[in-house]
Amino acid sequence: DDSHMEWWREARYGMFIHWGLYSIAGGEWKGKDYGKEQGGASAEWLMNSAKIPGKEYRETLAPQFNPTDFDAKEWVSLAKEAGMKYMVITSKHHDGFCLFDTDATDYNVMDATPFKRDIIKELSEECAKQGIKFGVYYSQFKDWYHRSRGKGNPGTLTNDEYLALVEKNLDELLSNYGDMAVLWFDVGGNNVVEADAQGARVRELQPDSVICSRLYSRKVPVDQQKYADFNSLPDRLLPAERMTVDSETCMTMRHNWGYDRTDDAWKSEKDIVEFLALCAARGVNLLLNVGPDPKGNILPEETERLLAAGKWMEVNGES
Ligand code: FUL
Repeated sequence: DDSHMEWWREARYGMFIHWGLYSIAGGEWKGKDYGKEQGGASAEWLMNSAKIPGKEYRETLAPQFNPTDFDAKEWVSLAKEAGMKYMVITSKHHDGFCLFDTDATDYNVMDATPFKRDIIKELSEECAKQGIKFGVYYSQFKDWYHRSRGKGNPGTLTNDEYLALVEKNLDELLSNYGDMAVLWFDVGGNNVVEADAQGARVRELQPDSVICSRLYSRKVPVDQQKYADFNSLPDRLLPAERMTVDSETCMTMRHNWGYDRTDDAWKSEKDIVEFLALCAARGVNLLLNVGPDPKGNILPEETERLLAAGKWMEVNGES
């Protein structure tokens, strides 16, 4: 039964949000630029790219996380005005920092930052109010803070403790925030047994959540991915003949996913609208990314592009 997919298939277009402690650094560490346009990894990979010990990363960035401009209503209204039907935000990216209230680790917005506001709560409530489906990105495998990165970076948890953290986090995300429309897992390096258990937990707590195939490692054949509802490929589409399952693609408006201070490789409004049209023609959902700044603002360049694409949706969309 795939009736839980119906809204998702019709939705077509959503907002992706990469936001976290890395947004404060904006791709830079100790005067050096690690952003993707420098040939490095994307800005949200900073902890890994600059080889920052977890403790130092946290102690430097968490006390600075105070995005006083953050206004859930503004973000959700913008998504709506842009013609988007769902929103997916990084509840925990590879740096391990949780943007929600959790009892599983104190490395979270409530306990480790001066902001002390549950971002996932505010956004989920606002989405419910405005009729936008709400979901979370959750990095279930890569976690450079809690897990060992080898010598010198032991991580705060053992492997078993880490799996318990993921389980607890999933329980919290699926119990405390109303309908969780999408569980956007990422980088499935864990084994099938772990992935299956995580998928089963989602199904148990919220049978209607739509689960991203990145729950599984790419090595796991598609027909063995029990809980993968849709396939997600960044920045590109599968050749039409290989599209056998529901698909979504995600795209940034410049090089980086997370906020980057120097990245000026903006895609044009035309590029974005053309890609959106191509996705629509192929029946592929598009999750278009914004990387809000450290104060909590979606950038003017992003807003402009969102509204331009929104106009196209208004004229050509199916809704
Ligand atoms: C990738 C991640 O490693 C990137 O940081 C980003 O979140 C992208 C959407 O997915 O796998």
